[in-house]
Amino acid sequence: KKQKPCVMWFTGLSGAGKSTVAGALENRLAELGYHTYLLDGDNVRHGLCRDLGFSSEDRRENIRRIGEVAKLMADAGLIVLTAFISPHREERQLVRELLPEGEFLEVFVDTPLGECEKRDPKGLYKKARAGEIKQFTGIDSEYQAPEHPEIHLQAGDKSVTELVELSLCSLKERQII
Ligand code: GGZ
Repeated sequence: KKQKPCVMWFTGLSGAGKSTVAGALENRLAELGYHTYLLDGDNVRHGLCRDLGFSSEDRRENIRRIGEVAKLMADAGLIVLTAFISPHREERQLVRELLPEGEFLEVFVDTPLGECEKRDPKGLYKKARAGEIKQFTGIDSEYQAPEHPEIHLQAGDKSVTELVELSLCSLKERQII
C-alpha cells in the first residue's frame, strides 16, 4: 500500500495518553496495511538510552538520539510514531529540522495536568508531590506546550478511538496515507 514516510512526534505530560494513542493508531495503520514503527519509553529507555536520566541535559540527549533514529526509520520509508514527553520546544524544533519539510508532524496530546494527576497510572505524581521523585515534569520540571502542533488532540475528554480517527483524518489530509 502506498504511503509517504513521516515522523509523528507525540508530546505531552506523563499520563497524558501518548503511548496509548500512538499504540492504538499504530495498530489501526497496520490493519490498514501500512508499515510503521513505534518508539516509546518501553523500547528506548531500557536500551538505546539506558544511560540517561531526567535532568535537562539527559532529556535533551534522549530526544536527540530518538530524533536521529526516527530519521533513519523515515529514510527507510516507515511511518514512525514516537511517544516521549519531550518537554522542551527547542529540542522538538531540532528534530523537526533533521527531517525534510513536511515529514515531521508534531502531535500534542493535550491532557490537563489535573487530569493526568488524577489518572496517575503509575503513582508517579503522588511520589513527585511527596518529593520522592525530583524533576518530575509538570511538578518541578517545566513542560513547554507546542505553539503550532500539526495535530492537536484534546485528549482529556475524548476516547482513544476518537483520537485515533482524528489522527487518521489528518494523515489523509496530508496525503501521508
Ligand atoms: C517525567 C518521569 C520522570 C521524571 C520517571 N519526569 O508516565 P511514564 O513514567 O510511563 O512516562 C514518564 C517517562 C518519561 O520518559 P521520556 O523519555 O518520555 O521523558 S523525556 O522526553 O522528558 O526525556 C514517566 C517516567 O518516564 N519518569 N521519572 N522525573 N517522567
